[in-house]
Amino acid sequence: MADLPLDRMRATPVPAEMAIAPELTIPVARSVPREHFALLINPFYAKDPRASYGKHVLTPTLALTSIAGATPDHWEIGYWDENLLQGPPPREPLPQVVGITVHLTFAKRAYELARWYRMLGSFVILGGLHVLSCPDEAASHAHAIAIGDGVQLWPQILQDIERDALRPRYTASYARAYRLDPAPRRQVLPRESFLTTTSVIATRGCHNRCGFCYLATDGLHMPYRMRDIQQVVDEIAADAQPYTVFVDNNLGSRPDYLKSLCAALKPLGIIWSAAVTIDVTDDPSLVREMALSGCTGVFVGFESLHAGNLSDARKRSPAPDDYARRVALLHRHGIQVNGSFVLGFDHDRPDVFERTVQWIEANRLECATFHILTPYPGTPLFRQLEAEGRVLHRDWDKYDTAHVVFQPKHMSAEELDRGYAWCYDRLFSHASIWRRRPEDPRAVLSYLAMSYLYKRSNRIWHLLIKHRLTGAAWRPLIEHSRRRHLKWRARLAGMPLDDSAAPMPQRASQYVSPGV
Ligand code: B12
Ligand code: SF4
Repeated sequence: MADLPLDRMRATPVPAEMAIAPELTIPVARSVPREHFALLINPFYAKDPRASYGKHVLTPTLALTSIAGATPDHWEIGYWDENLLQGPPPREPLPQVVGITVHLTFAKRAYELARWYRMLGSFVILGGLHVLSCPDEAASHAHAIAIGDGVQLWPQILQDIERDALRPRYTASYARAYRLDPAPRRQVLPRESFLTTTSVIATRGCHNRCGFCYLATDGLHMPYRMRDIQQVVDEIAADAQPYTVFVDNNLGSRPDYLKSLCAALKPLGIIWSAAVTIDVTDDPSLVREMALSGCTGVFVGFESLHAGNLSDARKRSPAPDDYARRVALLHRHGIQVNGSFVLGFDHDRPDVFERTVQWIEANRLECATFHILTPYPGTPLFRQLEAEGRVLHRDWDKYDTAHVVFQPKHMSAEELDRGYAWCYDRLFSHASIWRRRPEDPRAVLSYLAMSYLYKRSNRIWHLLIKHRLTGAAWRPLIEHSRRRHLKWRARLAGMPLDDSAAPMPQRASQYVSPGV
């Protein structure tokens, strides 16, 4: 770790708009709420300057478009995402109802917004992951909270407001058949503000229940549910975008389902990316089907290269020493790999940073994300660390996987913090970008363009977001990638199933990263 200044990225100036939420001013005169008008809000959160700002506008939040889709027709619906840098949410006309999605990292901001709108005279409803893990905390900030699946609860909540019979708490399980959900309403989105508006979910839950994942939160029972494939395909076709991002926790939990989904996606001619576990590579024919249906990138939670960390977390995963072979199989099918790594597990020592980045470079991962181990409230990890007296504080703003909030076992909190910063510094360095270039020289140029545009252009991202130019700037590149991919997959279709020896077609030029 000696060759790079550890705090260089920290010194990068962060535009105030990326770090501080817009001010909420108190009006002189009070307005009358507009009946049957509901405003849905995604609150502001501070951006980590070490990661790409682009990831925040890759896709819109599916939570709010899903809630919008469940809104009865006689209600007017508005959408406001504070992270699009257009200022605080509007108060004219004043919504009768404000629905706010709450995650751990922006809970404080969500509560500020709740207080503001309550003072102005709106009904405030809070829902989302943090409401499920800390319902009592959230309840004190809202007229009502929605615990669990908001798609089922939202129509009931609006109806109760109309009947003047609003209850303080609504609860729904995730057991209902997924196909009963109405389609998300994407028409409410400012489409030009996102790289693609087609964020889609085909499955809910995961076959794992890792101790650090929010899916292991007490009281959260999320059985693996798959939507009807035709429903997913119709939704993608209706949004008419070249690029689809699946936001499933793990699209690969049921390989048979994923294979059928790929078959149905093929005729759409789109490109797509998704989060999967590395065991999708158990079956090379599945990887081939993914490539033939337009998969250009996967986000893989490798979590750790130390098997002891994986077994402590109870993650069922292929052995880390087989990861490299599996990454190569994805690469041979033109699928880029964005590896996600968690730092600070109990078997991690100060050499974990260098070892992890060296592995990423040796295996030419196009992209990686690093996360400081974070005990989400209500998870087995939180309970364990709390029992051991290792939770440092409960400032939820800092529970964003970019800050150390617990005492690591084999290093100091400062070492973990600096090691994390060093990993991103190194990953975004010219040398590392070059070392990770594809082996096929013909794919290098577009890889370099993609890497620099996503990873070293935060100033440009800031301007694109602020001036609502993300869509205009990116869609031509995405469309170009899609057309190249169509040609590439036609060549792949003519080749035999990969036996790790057969020559594969040249990798298609891609300007679409498997995650930013
Ligand atoms: C897409 C995504 C992102 C995108 C967000 C894009 C966007 N503009 O929203 C990006 C890439 C920016 C992102 C960033 C991060 N993410 Co993220 N992300 C996701 C992902 C994959 C999908 C979210 C989604 O749309 N889900 C689908 C919707 C339908 O589900 P839902 O949000 O739970 O909503 C339902 C209910 O909760 C409820 N509900 C929700 N809101 C509301 C509101 C009302 C009014 C009502 C009534 C109901 C309701 O109803 C909905 C329908 O059932 C989830 C994993 C997942 N599959 O959920 C992780 C996830 C949310 N992310 C996570 C994390 C950790 C992060 C990062 C901290 C990572 C990082 N270090 O960069 C940052 C956080 C940034 C920040 N400071 O907050 C964790 C959160 C853990 C936690 N306990 O909070 C998750 C759960 C992943 C994981 N397995 O750990 N993320
Ligand atoms: S594999 Fe990923 S999504 Fe599944 S439980 Fe583990 S961390 Fe969560």
